[in-house]
Amino acid sequence: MEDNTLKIPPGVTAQAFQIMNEDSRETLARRRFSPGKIDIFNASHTSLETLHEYRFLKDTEAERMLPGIINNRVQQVITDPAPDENAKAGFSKPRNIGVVFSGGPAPGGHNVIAGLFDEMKRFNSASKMFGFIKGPEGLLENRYIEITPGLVDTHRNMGGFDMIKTGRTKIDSGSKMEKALTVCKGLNLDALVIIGGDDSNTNAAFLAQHFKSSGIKVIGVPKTIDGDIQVKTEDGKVLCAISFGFHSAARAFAQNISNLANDGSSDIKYWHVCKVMGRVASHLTLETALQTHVNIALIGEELADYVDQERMSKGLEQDGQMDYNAYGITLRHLSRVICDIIVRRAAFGKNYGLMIIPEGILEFINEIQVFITKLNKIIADYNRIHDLDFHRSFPTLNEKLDYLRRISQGMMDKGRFPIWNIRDDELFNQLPSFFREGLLVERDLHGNFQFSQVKTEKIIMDMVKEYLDVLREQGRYKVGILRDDYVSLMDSAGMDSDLFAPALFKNPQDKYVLVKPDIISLKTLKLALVNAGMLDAEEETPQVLVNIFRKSQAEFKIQTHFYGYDGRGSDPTYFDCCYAYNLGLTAFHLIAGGATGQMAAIINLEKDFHQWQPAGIPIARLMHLEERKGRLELVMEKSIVDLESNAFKVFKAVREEWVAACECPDRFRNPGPIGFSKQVEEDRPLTLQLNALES
Ligand code: FBP
Repeated sequence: MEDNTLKIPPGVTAQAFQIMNEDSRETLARRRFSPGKIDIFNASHTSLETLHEYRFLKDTEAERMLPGIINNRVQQVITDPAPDENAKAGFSKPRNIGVVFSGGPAPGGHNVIAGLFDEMKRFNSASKMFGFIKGPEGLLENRYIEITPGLVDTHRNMGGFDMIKTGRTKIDSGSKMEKALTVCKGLNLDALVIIGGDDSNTNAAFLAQHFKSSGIKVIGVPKTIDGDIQVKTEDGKVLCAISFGFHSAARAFAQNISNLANDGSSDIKYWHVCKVMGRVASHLTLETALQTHVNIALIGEELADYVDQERMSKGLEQDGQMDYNAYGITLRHLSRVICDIIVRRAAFGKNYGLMIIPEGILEFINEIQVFITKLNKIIADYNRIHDLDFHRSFPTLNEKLDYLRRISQGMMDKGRFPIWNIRDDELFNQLPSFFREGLLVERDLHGNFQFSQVKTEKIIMDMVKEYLDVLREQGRYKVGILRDDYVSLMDSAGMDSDLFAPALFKNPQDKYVLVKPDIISLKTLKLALVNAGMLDAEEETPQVLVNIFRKSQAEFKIQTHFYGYDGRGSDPTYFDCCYAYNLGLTAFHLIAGGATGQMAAIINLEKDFHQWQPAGIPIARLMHLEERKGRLELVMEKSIVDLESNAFKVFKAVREEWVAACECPDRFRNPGPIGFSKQVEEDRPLTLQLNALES
């Protein structure tokens, strides 16, 4: 047995050692916190009621591949006031349950295990729980630990997935499923609970199908900070408003960003550019923006919907034709949109600010998405055809580029890669090398493009900087000067501010005065003064005017930040503590009720706690075909930001206020640190609160 006790190193006193190693008061209080239980879980027994009113479209491929679970319906956990003896015995029999984390960590995961464990033990203390180590890999390799009360207690309400670790191994073949089944049978499992995102719930559905005849149940639990597991019925009823982990990650990002807002609006010299995780969807960016009121928050889904009206009308006017290039935003155009805000703020003396860029933004920029899709296919085809790994075969960027060039010239695998032509190759090679390297990065085991590995913010901000240089040259990017400051500087230099103002400023009467666009250097300043008759050509420009001119010069300084792994590892919020714990309880009741191929969920999550309703959602009905590794695969559908949702509409309506390009204070909001206590922590994400206003 491993000895985990810390030894006092020589030279350290016992007292000093104790001070260093004591858990913080916050940690101790966290561990002691008991999340509220949905009332139904106080009942002595429950049963599952099928809810026929909730309908989903049926994917024909899902019907073909998952025949044993495709006809599952939504099941609601209800109290069973008078269970018969059979039901009672079935409910409280000793069980063995396996549990596995899958994919990236998300705050609250340990509470799912705690809820499941507590409930399992409540009904039969002889029941056992096994945690597979390092995600699905542990399941395939039969590596597990028995989860003990002590282990659960040290992890209650704590962040991370460290209790049993996690991983992204995919169980994507008949032989792997058979291996998993053998391991589960070896442990005599009654059920396996997979706590994961869309890909992991896809795994859960296939395992449920494969395990069906063995009687071992498989239940999924919706986890991911990305918030892209949201389930609605075909007529738009919300069954799962968000995955657990989303709120805590967004709150963690929001706290950090709000700290930057404090610093930035004190130091007033930097634009802080924050890339925020979320592989594809911009849910985290939206929530973080709602929490902090940053000056700019880009929502990928909105950019994909973008129509360049000017270009469109030009095309129609000139030759009566639609210009299809007007649809979708380009990186160039996006940089212009950002510059416009930077310039407008600077005009009011705010040459600083905060901006959030979602990690997955490139997915919504057409020109880049085309490259990603084509490269996905080329890499996947290479791996398949040659039975080799593309990244091992071509380890350097030059080797990869050379391979692409040969494809474009028809020299490689003739006829197999018509999707990469000379034009693609040319356009691709116009991108900076760090960006080409990013787009060629190794895909994850599910075939997903790893947006977290790409310096998206750098490519966007390089273009912004370039265009700001142009605007500066044109005299359009200047820092507005408070007129009162101008007057007092002139007064202290003994000069007449009213006399000089019309020669210097384009808006001499405004509260913030802007140096005229044609004054872009000390030379042009002098010229303007001479032309206005304020100065003789031989005279030196007075120092105070030089100083005023210098104040108006806009320097663009940025600090970039990436918020992702830190938020993924944060401790859960009050909402996530309660949500995840109740998901664990729900998973147990689904198992006890005989369900399989279902994802545990809480209906009415967006409403008050007393309205929460535990349920099981049929995973097979959430599946569709999606491009993965260059071909179509059946996976659970991701949900992206709905531009018709209340949360997005509210954000759209208020964001100009947050730009604060006016004689007004900044509107930054400080959400404060994450708390697990109801007294100081909001009870659900702002996105959920706003969306609930719709109904
Ligand atoms: P899950 O979908 O597994 O929850 O993970 C999502 C995520 O946190 C994304 O936000 C991010 O793009 C990705 O994981 C990073 O993956 P990795 O851990 O492999 O770097």
